[in-house]
Order: sequence, then C-alpha cells, then structure tokens
Amino acid sequence: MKYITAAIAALAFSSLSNANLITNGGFESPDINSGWTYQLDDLPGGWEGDNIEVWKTGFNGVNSFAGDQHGELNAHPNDGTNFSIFQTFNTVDQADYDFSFAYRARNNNSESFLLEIFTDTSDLFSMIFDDHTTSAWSTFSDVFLGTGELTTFRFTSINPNSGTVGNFLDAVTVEGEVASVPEPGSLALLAIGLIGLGISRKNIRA
Ligand SMILES: [Ca+2]
Ligand SMILES: [Ca+2]
Repeated sequence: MKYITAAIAALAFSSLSNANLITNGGFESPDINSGWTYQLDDLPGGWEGDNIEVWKTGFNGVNSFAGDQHGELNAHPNDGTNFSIFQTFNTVDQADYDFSFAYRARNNNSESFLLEIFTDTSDLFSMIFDDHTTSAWSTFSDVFLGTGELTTFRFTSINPNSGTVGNFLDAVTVEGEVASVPEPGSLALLAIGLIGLGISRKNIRA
C-alpha cells in the first residue's frame, strides 16, 4: 500500500520538469553576419507575430545585452500599425513562472511598449514599459501564476506606435514547470496502481 502510493507520487513528479519556455529569447537566430535583418511573420525558432527584426551586436553602436544579437520590436517594413511579437506555451496550473528580459530605447527616451501575459480566459500580467533609455540596457523580472492553459507572452510597441525605430529587446526568459505528456506505459502503470489502491481501500473497509 505504501509502495503503491510512493510509486504513484514518483510518476506524478516525474512528468514535471523545469525549463525555459521561451525559444530564441535572445534573438540569436537567424544568425546574421552584420547589420540587421527582418523577417515577415514568424522567426525560425520561437517568435511569432508581426515583422521581426534582428540586430547584430555593435551595429549603430548598440551592443547586445547578451550573446551576439538582439531584437528590435519596431520592425521593418512599417505596415502602419503597432508591432507585436509573441510566443505561446502550456503552463501547469498553480505553478509559478519567473520571467525576465532586457530592454533598451533606440532613438529617444520616450519610447514605450506593452508586455501582456494572458490565456483565452484570463489576463495574468500587463505592464507598460516607458522607463528605458538610449544609454544602456534595463532589465525587468517578475513572476506570474500558471493556469494550466495555453499562455501567450506578447510585446507590443506603443511609442512609436507604428514607426520602425525603437524598443530593443534581448534575453527573454520564462522559467518554470513544463508538463510533459506521460508515456502510454506510465499511464498503464498509473492505472494499475490506482486500481490496486481502490482494491486495498475496499479490503480495509470490508
Ligand atoms: Ca541576444
Ligand atoms: Ca526597426
């Protein structure tokens, strides 16, 4: 009986592990030789959304916060609307997720953008960032609570709201439990364990 309970607990815990749920949060892909590039829609390995712009470290005198590249939220070409980039991932219900990123203004200190973390049914975090400067990278970190649903982590340009110049980003991470789908074999074992547990309880009551 004790062993069955322990086995079930071990199975439950083994289906969870900690990971960074953001892919290409450092904008290191695609690997560019120099200058900058932009890509319509999805960036290979991670970001989705409007056009996505990647800069090489040192271009226009701006060194990346980490690695050899960083992103610019106000991408190119300008389609006349705000730029958004996002990633969507699954969370575990009631698990804490630590998130962090670096940001820097490009052209003037009045630049701003919005970060929203949300599911289909709830808003988990929302904040406007307007405190970054052209002189150095700033960093931000906080925690949100998972709901067990698909969760979207999205940056949207505010100022400039549609221009192509502004709001550098780098080193975006979301760290916490990732739910992996158990192997069929594990599920069968779990079912046998639960049936065994039910029989034991019945026997105790009888
Ligand atoms: Ca980087
Ligand atoms: Ca740009």
